Amino acid sequence: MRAAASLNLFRKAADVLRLNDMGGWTRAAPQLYPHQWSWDAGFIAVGLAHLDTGRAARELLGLFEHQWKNGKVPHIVFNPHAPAESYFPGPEHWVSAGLFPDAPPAPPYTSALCQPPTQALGAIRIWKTAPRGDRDAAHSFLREIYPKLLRWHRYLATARDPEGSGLVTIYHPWESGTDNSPRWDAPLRAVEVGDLPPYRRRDLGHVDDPSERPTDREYARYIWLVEKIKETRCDEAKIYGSHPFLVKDVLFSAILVAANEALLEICEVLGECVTERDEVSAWIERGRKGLESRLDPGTNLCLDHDVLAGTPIHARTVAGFAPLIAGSLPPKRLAGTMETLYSPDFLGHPALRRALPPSTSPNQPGFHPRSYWRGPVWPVAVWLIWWSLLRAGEHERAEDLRSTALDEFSAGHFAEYYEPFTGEPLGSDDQSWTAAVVLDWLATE
Ligand code: 2M8
Repeated sequence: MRAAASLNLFRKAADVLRLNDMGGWTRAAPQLYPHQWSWDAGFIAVGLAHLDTGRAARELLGLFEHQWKNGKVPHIVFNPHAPAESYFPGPEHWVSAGLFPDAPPAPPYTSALCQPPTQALGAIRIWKTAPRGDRDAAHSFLREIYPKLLRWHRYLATARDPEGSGLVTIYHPWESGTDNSPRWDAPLRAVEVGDLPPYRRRDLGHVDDPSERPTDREYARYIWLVEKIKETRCDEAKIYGSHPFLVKDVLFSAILVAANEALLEICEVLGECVTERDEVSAWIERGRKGLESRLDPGTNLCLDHDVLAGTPIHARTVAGFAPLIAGSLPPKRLAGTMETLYSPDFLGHPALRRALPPSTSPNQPGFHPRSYWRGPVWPVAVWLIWWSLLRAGEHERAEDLRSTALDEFSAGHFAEYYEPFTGEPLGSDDQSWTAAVVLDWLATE
């Protein structure tokens, strides 16, 4: 990309983050998502790190002010000033503080779910990009955030993995962040929805075409699962004993491994935490082993596991590259993964507008090029693959992906997702995490 065009795009991306800055925290998008989402915040911190060290640190510290007593970081912190009709299910639906013993005092209320732990990735990026004048402040930030990150990761490694498998169990497709992905079709089909009070979806009012969002059938299951979690008052043992949706999520688990590596890097910087180092290293090792145990030799993709059915979930999606994201693949495994990534199932598909990984393979039954996580290209998912290629030492491939992504997203919509065959921007415009990853790619130039 030419220097003037890069600068222009950088400015526009920074404007999006300013537009969505609610005073110390960033809403995920202007209309569709008026609250703070936890895995979005990790990516947003990566972007903000290139603009303002202090503001980037604040994004994460603010999120962790709402950490639950058991260490969980809630997937949404609700904006108390957002109109009630802006998002469903909103704070009134969760009423977390009244209902859940582990929730922090409210308002602001939080949801009772969680999302993949991207925050440590943001924290270490803040440290690494801090200009000389901000080094002390960045060091103090790491000192403050470190114990909070540790408690969060420990919650995931224990409460969400009572089997010690190295794989995180999710209770809801929203916890995966890839909500309507075909990954969840089979386990969701098995969920029998009981009586639900009437509700009105708000998301459909913020997109041009309802087919870009999950179906009503899926929403009924999403809301039902929320009801079931509320019934247990979020008691993990009860959830494990009775919940109708328990799945080992390989993408979530891989992000946890990468986040634990970032935690070890933070330990290095702080020059302490000797006792925890072994604990965190053990989580990393267990995570990688768990992921390897879920490899499908036929497709070379890593598969989620339905705990209740006791079966692997066969779906060709970007989540299948979980071991690449977890890192440290032996050369032979890395070569096999590259073959799959560049095969007609993903980057090599002949109809793609540009060689960017679609969220779901066009060859997967249930693929839909406009529907949310069922096919469109998501800039954050592209970023994860790019960053993992870099970590794997695949510099040329990473650079190709980065420049292709910048070409594709340079029109400045900063859309939530893109149609893979036409490049049409879909979902919300001015999505914060899209702007954040574009900033990071441009700063790498
Ligand atoms: C989407 O999810 C929310 C529910 O959490 C929704 O559709 O209402 C997902 O893309 C999720 O991964 C993301 O964190 C969130 C905000 O960007 O939106």
